[in-house]
Amino acid sequence: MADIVLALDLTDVKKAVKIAEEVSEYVSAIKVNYPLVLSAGVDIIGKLSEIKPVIADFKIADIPYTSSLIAEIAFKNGAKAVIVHGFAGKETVQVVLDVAKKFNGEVYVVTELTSSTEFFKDVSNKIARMAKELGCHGIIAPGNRADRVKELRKIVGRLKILCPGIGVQGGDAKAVVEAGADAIIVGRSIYNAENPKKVAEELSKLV
Ligand code: BMP
Repeated sequence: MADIVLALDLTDVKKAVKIAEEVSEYVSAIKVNYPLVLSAGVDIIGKLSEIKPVIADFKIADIPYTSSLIAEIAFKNGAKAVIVHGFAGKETVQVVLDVAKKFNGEVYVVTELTSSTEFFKDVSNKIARMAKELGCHGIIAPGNRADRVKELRKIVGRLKILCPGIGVQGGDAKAVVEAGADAIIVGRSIYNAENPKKVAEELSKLV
């Protein structure tokens, strides 16, 4: 059985909180990204944390010092996990891990984006190996490419694999779980649905 992570990329704060509450019984975590945090302010992390654990998807990809500041802000505001871009390199991922440790938090590393393989195809497996070696908690893998999830699973062993790209981006929830995903990350298919709760419930039965 896999988990569902709600990707809450809304800019209407009231709507975002309403949907999070509506679907909370079917999701294990809420992922916030720039659209919501830049609209609502960083306090939204704490607010949503009262509903479900929050993953701060800031796709941290800066020099180690700046990256550590971003991670610190996310965790101080109640995030349970942050997402960092693996391509930023070992030093950046390591400082983010160091910050996470202080807060008992988790770090997930983007291996490749669902939207492009252009450059990632050359580095994705390498990034996955680095995530494992550094002791990260998991990776973000492309849910619209089940074959890649299968390959990445072989590399990362028991690390968690979280997969966006389900639904609107073409990924199939069942296929991706069979390929080795621990969780699917779903945004528009849920929050743009006429009945978000029903969609979340149906997805939960599928995975
Ligand atoms: P949606 O289900 O609406 O396509 O949303 C997917 C979410 O996952 C978005 O928040 C997006 O930023 C994120 N994401 C992605 O789609 N592909 C990736 O490779 C990495 C992501 O974090």
